[in-house]
Amino acid sequence: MTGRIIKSMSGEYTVQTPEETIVCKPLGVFRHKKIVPKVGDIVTIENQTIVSIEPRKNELVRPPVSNMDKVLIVTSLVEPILNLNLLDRMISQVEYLDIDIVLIFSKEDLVQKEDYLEIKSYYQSLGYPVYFTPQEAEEIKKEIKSSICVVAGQSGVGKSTLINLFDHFSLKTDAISKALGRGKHTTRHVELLSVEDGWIADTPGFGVLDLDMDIVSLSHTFKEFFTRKCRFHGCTHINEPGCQVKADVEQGKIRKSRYENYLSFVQEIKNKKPKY
Ligand SMILES: Nc1nc2c(ncn2[C@@H]2O[C@H](COP(=O)(O)OP(=O)(O)O)[C@@H](O)[C@H]2O)c(=O)[nH]1
Ligand SMILES: [Mg+2]
Ligand SMILES: [Zn+2]
Repeated sequence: MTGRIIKSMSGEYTVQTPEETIVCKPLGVFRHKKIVPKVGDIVTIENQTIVSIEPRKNELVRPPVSNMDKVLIVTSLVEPILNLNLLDRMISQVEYLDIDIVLIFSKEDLVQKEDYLEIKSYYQSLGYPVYFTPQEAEEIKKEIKSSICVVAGQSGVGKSTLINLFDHFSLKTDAISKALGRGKHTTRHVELLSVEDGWIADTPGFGVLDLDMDIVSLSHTFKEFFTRKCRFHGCTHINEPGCQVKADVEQGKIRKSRYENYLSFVQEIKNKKPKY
């Protein structure tokens, strides 16, 4: 029988088959080969045992989720303070994995929306669907239809709150700790929840991962850079002459924060390189 892992907790995996939901353990051989089943995996089960895992179309290490169609990146406009550097970092990480992105700016009810419309339209101009919550929660529900989605974002931005809006799962949310400017971790396990014939997973952390890519790959994850015609093929938009990206930043056609965040990621990747 085949099914999808929809939940993992303490080494046990809940598998959803067309007929039923069964809690399974993996064959010992997986552990010996250091293969850990992930939520999202399509698996074959026999007698409540996972005997094989189908190749994954994509996967995250932390949180351990596979076969995603979309990552919903949640950024709060306030509490915790709007962090476009973290947003651009997550976008680059997900672009690098070649997974579709939906952007959500939360806590719109606590700010003057007009102050943030420019940011919204800039990211829309890159081709990303962008929503403000709680106002546009119904639109997001449509994004989940028939797909497997993961909600990512800094602690306290409102990921669990958002998922609760959809189907009243009563995931634990936490009153934000004002002193720290962030919520506490309350999401302990990974689980796909059923919404609109699709699936959505809350995640505990995500967001402060290393950028595990080279500089050319990084530059390709910035959609508005990729389409610019620089003088040199393979331009990394740092010091090269005839760089159209730099020219367009100066003319305000590329958002300055995007370019500055790019440069900070370049620096981070350079600092990580082993020195001989
Ligand atoms: N005003 C307002 N508060 C929100 C919103 N989303 C979340 N919160 C609050 O922010 C805090 C953290 O939310 P939570 O969903 O636990 O964040 P998570 O850590 O990303 O899962 C809670 O006190 C929520 O009630 C929102 O859109 N507007
Ligand atoms: Mg949460
Ligand atoms: Zn360039």
